[in-house]
Amino acid sequence: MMKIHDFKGFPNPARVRIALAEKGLTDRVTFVPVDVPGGEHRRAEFLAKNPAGAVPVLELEDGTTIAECTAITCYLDQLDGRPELTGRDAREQGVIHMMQRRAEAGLLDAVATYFHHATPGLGPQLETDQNREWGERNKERALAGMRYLDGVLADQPYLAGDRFSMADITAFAGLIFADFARIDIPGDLAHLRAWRARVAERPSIGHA
Ligand SMILES: N[C@@H](CCC(=O)N[C@@H](CS)C(=O)NCC(=O)O)C(=O)O
Repeated sequence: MMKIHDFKGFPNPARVRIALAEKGLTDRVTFVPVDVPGGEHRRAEFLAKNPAGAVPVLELEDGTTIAECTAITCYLDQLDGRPELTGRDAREQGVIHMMQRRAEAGLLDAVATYFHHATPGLGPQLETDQNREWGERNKERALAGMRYLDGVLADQPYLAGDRFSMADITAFAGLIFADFARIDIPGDLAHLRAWRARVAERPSIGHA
């Protein structure tokens, strides 16, 4: 059985849990809880699985470990030969990865940087390298990221076009994180709000 090392409720783990549910694979993995608030992800045993000290990590039956949500999602998406989340052909793959990365860098990671640097984050034991100014700057980046995504969604139902994809999962997790970090979606971003409500209705979201 494949394993997912993660911490339920956190935004990056949510990305893989949503992808698993979209693919109907949730029952094919065992979830191994990592005590992130307690710092387990910074200890040698976990760092051997992911030197970045972050969850989630997929561990295959042969012991191969795959970190980074995009890489994990690509792997899972290929298992049934129907890679709907990450692209069925070269064009789809290109567009999905481009939009995924924009949602990740411009929203999710920006929110994470705000959370870890400009708020108490995971607490004083873990947040030992804070830079408040950099955190606040990233709140602005996150808001700009939301505005960019809203503009994309003015012209199409999903971030990579007509179909739901990994890019939407990343952006949705970014907004989960924004709620948690108390960064509100600006009121005028109607397309982003409507998209969020639509995506929230997908059964897979309940697995996040
Ligand atoms: N780019 C990574 C991000 C992973 C990440 O930052 N995970 C967070 C949980 S949402 C974490 O483990 N943080 C630990 C820490 O900040 O110490 C991915 O795609 O998996």
